[in-house]
Amino acid sequence: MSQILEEATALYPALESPLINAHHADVARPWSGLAEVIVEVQPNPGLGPVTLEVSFENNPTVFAKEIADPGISQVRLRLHTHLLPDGPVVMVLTAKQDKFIWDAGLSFQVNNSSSLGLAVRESLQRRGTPVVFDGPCDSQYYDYKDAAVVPWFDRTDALEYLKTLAVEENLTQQEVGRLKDFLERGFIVMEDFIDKDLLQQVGLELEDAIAKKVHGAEWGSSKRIEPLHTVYPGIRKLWKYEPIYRVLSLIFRSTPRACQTLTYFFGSQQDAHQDTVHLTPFPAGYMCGVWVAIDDVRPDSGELEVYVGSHRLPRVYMKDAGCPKVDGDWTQLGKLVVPRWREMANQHGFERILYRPKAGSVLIWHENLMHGGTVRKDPSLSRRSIVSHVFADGCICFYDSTGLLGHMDPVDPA
Ligand SMILES: O=C(O)CCC(=O)C(=O)O
Repeated sequence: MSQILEEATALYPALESPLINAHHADVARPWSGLAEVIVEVQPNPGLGPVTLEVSFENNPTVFAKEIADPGISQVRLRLHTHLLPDGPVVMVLTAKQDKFIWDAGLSFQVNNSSSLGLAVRESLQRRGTPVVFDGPCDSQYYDYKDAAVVPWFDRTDALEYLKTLAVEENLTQQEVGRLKDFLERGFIVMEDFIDKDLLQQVGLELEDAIAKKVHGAEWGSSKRIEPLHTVYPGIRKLWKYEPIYRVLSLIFRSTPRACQTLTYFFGSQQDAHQDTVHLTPFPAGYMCGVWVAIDDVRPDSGELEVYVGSHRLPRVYMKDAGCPKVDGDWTQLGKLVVPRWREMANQHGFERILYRPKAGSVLIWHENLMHGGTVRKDPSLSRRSIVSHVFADGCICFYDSTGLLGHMDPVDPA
């Protein structure tokens, strides 16, 4: 207890610390990228507003916010953990009210030690990105033009780099061909890629999900079902399927970290879009979509469409489109962002492929590839597929559309 608090307690026997609670859902594991601490603050009555300050051990204050509301206020502190040292960190929360001061500490571990993590740290330092902020996660905090963090596959010398990579990693001709497709077309197709037993297991799990309406699964509906990998072991295995991770590791040059799964029983009928605004990495590019066909895809079932080469289009972020963050209502995004995508896709005359794979095929797309779900011309035809989005360890992951933190699952122990 600090001296000033003792004095305060003596003067005001009923005085409580305004710092009621501070918590983080993932406190048990090393933090990387963006992290969130939710602090609950309640001013003591009659003493005026509370100033909440944040510092890290003996360092100066990096964040301050005044809280005047007499009730309990929740402050969502977002942390750029890249700007903290790797290893144990103590975050000091200080509440100041009138002449009184209270402190509380929150301990956690940080790990952004991959080479991508270190490059990101330097980029944030150059940019002057704040360590702590409140409010939405947003592309404004990052220098998307920083040439030092552009991934190899988005650089003009990518084909040259691929030759070096082929030697360094002892790549097969097939692997080189796949990576070349990724550079030039913006996606890779890998046929007959999933082990037959696993595919059969996933098929049965999906039948079970329908029978029990797990997470709202419903036969005939276009809606996507999340996150069935937390319920079914086969889907979980598919989510982090080693042969897919091998390809993603070659793309990222960093360890893949899965975000979520979206399961479709029928075509999604989604407008053509870039994932950039929904699943947003910094640096740009460090996210891939993975689309696994659970059944053979039939014509008119609302096939996935991809626009060949469209990954080279400019990326649209919310702030560039003047679009406010989505808080449950997607109308503004529909008005301000979707038409931009449509216009870009049409303007450039990209070849549009309707993807009709056999069961067990996998398509990996570049974060910025324009893709969508076509109209279900025959609504009776199912089209079971599982999509996952995977980020690269060391990057920052957020959802620019909603301003929320993104999820990167920890790397499973070997
Ligand atoms: O499978 C589909 O129809 C579209 C999936 C998609 O666009 C996505 O998950 O980002």
